[in-house]
Amino acid sequence: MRALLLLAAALPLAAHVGSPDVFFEGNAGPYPLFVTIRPPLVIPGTAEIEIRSSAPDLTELRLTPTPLTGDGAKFAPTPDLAQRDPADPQFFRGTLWMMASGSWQVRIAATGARGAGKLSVPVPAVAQATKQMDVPLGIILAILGLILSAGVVSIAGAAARESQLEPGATPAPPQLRRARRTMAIASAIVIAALYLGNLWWTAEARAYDRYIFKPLTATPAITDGRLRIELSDPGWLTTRKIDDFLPDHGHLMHLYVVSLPNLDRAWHLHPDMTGPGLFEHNLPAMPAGRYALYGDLVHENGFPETITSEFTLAAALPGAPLTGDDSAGPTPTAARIVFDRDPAGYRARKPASFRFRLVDEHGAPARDMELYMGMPAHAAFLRRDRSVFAHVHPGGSVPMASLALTAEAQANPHMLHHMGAIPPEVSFPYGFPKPGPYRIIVQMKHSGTVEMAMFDVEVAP
Ligand SMILES: [Cu+2]
Repeated sequence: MRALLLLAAALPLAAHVGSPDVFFEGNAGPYPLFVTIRPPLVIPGTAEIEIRSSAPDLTELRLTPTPLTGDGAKFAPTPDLAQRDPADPQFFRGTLWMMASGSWQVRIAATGARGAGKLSVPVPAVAQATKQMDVPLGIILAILGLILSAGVVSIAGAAARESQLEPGATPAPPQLRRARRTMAIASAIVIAALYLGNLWWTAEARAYDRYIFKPLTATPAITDGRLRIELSDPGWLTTRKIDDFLPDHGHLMHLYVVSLPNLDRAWHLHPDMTGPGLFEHNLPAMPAGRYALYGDLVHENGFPETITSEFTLAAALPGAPLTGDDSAGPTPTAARIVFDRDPAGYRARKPASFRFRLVDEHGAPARDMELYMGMPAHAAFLRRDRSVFAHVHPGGSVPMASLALTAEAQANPHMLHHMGAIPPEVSFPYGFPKPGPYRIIVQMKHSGTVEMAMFDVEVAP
């Protein structure tokens, strides 16, 4: 198999793809919380935070944003009190200002009948868009601006023409001439002011454009069955690197390769970084066809991002056997993953718990569960048109490498490790960003085998 390949189509969207909200399930001391953080679209802007407590004796939640790493993490501003919903006492809401782009954490302090507890949730905050002005507002402002400009010119003309006349006197030709001259000068000044104002505004908008998040660009190439992914920075801020990645369960990149157009085959692979911004991997056996790539990375400051691309195989790859933590599916084994769907269905922007369980060939709960890369399960939520991709674990959508940097995890590293028996049933906290058809790819491991199953969900508006 000689050089086959390539098509790089990077979609400019945030960490995860098209799914900026953060979903997290964890304990603040004795209180289990389901946390949803909707970061602002523009920076500075406000993040919306919704927290559901499954403990009825939680009385107060205080929220503080701090950077995830560095000195800023040590100096927290005064916490904000989250508002308790009067109709639903276990539901709390808050908003927090995010003043700069970067890797943040929302620190949650809980107080209740059983004492106090703390939890931190990492949040990548980036400018995702420039807000466009409403058309009606634009029209109204343009009309008002024209009236204002015309007013300046006519006031200047009236002053030149009539300010030195007796009341009731008619202006003579010299005054009329002076008025015309003054109005011409005033018009020139107004036009110059509008022109310079527009230049200034455009310069500001361009500066902000540089500030809008652009993911790293990934260019794949395949030679003799070996995939090479080269990262490059399309220009976003000045501080981003392409070789400062943190390992997440021993892997710098978690790569999903999904067959197109039907998303009916998937591979979960772990390329090695062989040079700055260069990842390589021997591909397993794969049929000819087109494939989408989603590679999850976490920068040194805990900022996660997902690179996206595509490649095409002109002929089937004989491929290398799967090794290590690599896996493929769906798997045709006797054990299977069951999706316990919410009978009420799923709605866009509504956080939910997605429940799955592994059953043996008799339909009984599997009793030979193992952790797969430190987790009882892994899931990828993919919109059929590929505009959304989110890699989620039972703890939520936050990568472990980011979570390990939070204040609580730094103080108590054991909290990140799974304790006790691994349950054959799991639940993923997630919320679809928009309605439409989605596919969920779920993986669970038992007796050395990684099972993979796929489920379709139609998400209502
Ligand atoms: Cu995973």
